[in-house]
Amino acid sequence: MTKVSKERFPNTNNNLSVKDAPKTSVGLPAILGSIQQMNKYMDMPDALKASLKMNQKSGFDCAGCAWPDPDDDRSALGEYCENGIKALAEEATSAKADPDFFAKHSIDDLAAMTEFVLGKSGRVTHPMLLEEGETHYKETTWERTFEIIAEELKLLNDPNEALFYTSGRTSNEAAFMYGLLARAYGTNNLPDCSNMCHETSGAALTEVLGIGKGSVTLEDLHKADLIMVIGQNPGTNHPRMLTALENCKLNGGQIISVNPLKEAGLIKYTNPQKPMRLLFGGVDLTDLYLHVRINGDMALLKAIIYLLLQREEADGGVFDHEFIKEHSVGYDAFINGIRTIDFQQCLVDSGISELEIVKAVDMICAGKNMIICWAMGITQHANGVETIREIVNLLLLRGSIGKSGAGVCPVRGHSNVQGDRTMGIWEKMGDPFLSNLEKAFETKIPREEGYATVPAIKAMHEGKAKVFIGMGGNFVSAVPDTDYCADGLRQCNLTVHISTKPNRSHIIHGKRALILPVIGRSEIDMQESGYQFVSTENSMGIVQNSKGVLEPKSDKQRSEVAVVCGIGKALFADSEKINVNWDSYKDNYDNIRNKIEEVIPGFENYNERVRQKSGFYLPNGVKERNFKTKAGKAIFSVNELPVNQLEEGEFQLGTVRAHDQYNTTLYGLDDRYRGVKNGRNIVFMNKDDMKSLGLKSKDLVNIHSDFKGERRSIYDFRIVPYDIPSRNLMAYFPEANPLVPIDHAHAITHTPVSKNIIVTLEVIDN
Ligand SMILES: Nc1nc2c(c(=O)[nH]1)N[C@H]1C(S)=C(S)[C@@H](COP(=O)(O)OP(=O)(O)OC[C@H]3O[C@@H](n4cnc5c(=O)[nH]c(N)nc54)[C@H](O)[C@@H]3O)O[C@H]1N2
Ligand SMILES: Nc1nc2c(c(=O)[nH]1)N[C@H]1C(S)=C(S)[C@@H](COP(=O)(O)OP(=O)(O)OC[C@H]3O[C@@H](n4cnc5c(=O)[nH]c(N)nc54)[C@H](O)[C@@H]3O)O[C@H]1N2
Ligand code: SF4
Ligand SMILES: [Mo]
Repeated sequence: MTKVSKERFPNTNNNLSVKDAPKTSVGLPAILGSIQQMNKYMDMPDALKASLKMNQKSGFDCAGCAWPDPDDDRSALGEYCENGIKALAEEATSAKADPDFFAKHSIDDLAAMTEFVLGKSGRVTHPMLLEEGETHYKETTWERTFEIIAEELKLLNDPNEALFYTSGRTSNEAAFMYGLLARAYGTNNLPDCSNMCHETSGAALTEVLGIGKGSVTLEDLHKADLIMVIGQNPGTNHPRMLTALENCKLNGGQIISVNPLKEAGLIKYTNPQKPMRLLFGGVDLTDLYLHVRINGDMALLKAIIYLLLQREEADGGVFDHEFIKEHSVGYDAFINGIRTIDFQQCLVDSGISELEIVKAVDMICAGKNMIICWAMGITQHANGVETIREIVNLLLLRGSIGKSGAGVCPVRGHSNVQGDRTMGIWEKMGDPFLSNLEKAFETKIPREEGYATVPAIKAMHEGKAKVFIGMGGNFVSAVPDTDYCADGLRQCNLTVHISTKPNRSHIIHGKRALILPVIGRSEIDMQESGYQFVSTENSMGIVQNSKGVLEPKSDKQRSEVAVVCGIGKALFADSEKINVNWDSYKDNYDNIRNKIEEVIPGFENYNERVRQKSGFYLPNGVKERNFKTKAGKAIFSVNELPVNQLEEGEFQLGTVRAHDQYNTTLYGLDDRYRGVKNGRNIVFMNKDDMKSLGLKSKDLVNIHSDFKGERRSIYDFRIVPYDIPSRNLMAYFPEANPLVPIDHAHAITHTPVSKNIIVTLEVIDN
């Protein structure tokens, strides 16, 4: 069966230009990039006002990513990066996708726009309704939108036929109320973007360390002797992490990067806050760059551990036996497993030479404190959980956990994805959360596990889910197997998107569809009791307040909290079972925080502590070597080496982010750090592979992914030569998402395998 996917992502390659990738990052081009972006899309007074308040203690939290702000003094020059400014310019744009815009453009018109053009149409200003059979969205009232949602939800045979998706920008307050709404209605169907993101980190870390979060602070990164950055591209996706890496280097630490792509951001960093660096050049970051094959990380980690074991047995002093004895279980079985590995196979599977592995081992042995940071290059694999457990094994051997300058650092994506989980956005929240929620609201809460993202898509497809509500996000473009998901959404009775900007998920709609326009993080949130703030949790478990400063673009936009409470009020208006005063939460978010305090441990005196200028850290036992696992200690795990071999003609393809995008939102069409301009339908390829296939830069190919007898294809992609291992390819997310098979996901967490798609190439007559 062939699945054709030509229409979903109109081609962007009209003026594609390809150059060699630069060897340094940030510096002046980043400063200029930020200024241009603000200038192009924002009104200048807004740009100035907002940039002075972003990430400041009395300001609002940058929605760019989950990287933390310094606990102590913050720079008056601005605590943000180029991509933070792009995120702001995208949200605070002066362009408006108002009712006139939707009257001018039919659904078919909108579908022909690239994601870039669609997003640049501006902020959605009014609630919009697409009635069954109609060609255009039309303005509607908030009252009508709430009525329609309540009406469609009440028509369902079973509450489990509704899906409540969340993207990770949603504030703690909105997320908590949204989870309550879904559960009070009767379902735990709360799939979220995390299912496609760090779900594997959460699962692995909870199992072996007792909490599914990182264990380090910014200060720890500055003090580490060695930081390993695996499967992460901080120069683009967490730019201010480069400052932490720079601090580590300046304090005498070292950095190992593990990545199939040579990423400019990991090579050299020119700190824009330091004028002398701008003049005289930046700081070299990576000391050892391990050009691992896609999904060769487990093989690499095992090879490293194997050589560490040899050294331990020869000379001793390599493993921290005191830590192992006192704080861990499973050491013997783990070491027995390592003894039996095929070291030569690990070299082949990882693509790393023995010489380089010895260098890594030397660096690991040279320091006492080590931190391992990772992101999607590790999590989005069929063996993502297992690789993360192996990362933990390495740290446990060295006792590099629960002490200063050491630990695990899964670097989160969306700015509040970690907070949303803490607030209960999860299809399998357990007790005591659910019981506490039940008690706090005197409302019956279901216990049955709900759908994660991939099972949710299948449920739509099979007619088992009929109403889709998205709190932010761009579901159809972000999920795997674009066409399959689109078919599922089209079968729904109703699709609802609570959004800031138009996106493809508004176009690929159910029988009826609604777009509910909301204010963003940077905007003033005024409710009955006055000026509200919300709170978020960053990648290091710090909860902070965030207060917008810009005037909303339309008086019809509402806050996410107000929208959730509006739905709740309409849905439960005549219900005797549920006694929640939705208006009281909408009117004053302190009331929500009081309930959060009742339900979730760690939020004692929430309203008081969240008003402190640097917020507060949530409790994290791992930091004190208090491991809340089943064994009561940290757990060494035995993880199989995944098969990493290819058949003749096959390639492994990963999907990555360009420098000018935020997930499915395109800030622009360039990828400055990889030398690409004006085009996204491209695929990075090894130069020797190009030679052996007779391909030149910018030649055209079709890419096919064959999985369990089904073929998925994308067309007209241009080859870009790059420093990447042989038979590895990288293309951009979301353009390559049609290739990701819906059934290729981690067996337990259902995380789609977006970084290792087995493909073949069809060369087009150029
Ligand atoms: N500007 C910007 N910032 C963002 C985002 C954005 O889109 N734009 N997205 C946010 C979100 S939600 C997230 S989750 C994060 C994502 O942050 P990242 O995880 O950094 O994002 P990716 O582009 O998916 O890149 C992963 C890196 O892994 C490498 N990689 C791919 N496969 C493998 C592999 O098998 N092994 C190893 N070792 N490396 C591999 C790629 O070459 C790439 O450098 O960023 C967040 N921040
Ligand atoms: N192939 C492939 N697929 C992937 C990935 C990959 O690496 N490769 N990465 C995965 C990852 S890590 C993630 S996190 C997901 C991301 O999946 P999503 O979170 O679903 O996608 P985004 O593109 O971040 O969502 C963008 C939309 O959110 C809306 N929005 C923006 N700000 C706000 C706000 O403040 N409030 C509300 N209500 N709406 C807002 C806008 O309308 C915008 O169009 O994608 C996943 N998909
Ligand atoms: S690092 Fe992330 S959170 Fe910080 S300013 Fe940049 S985009 Fe925003
Ligand atoms: Mo993510």
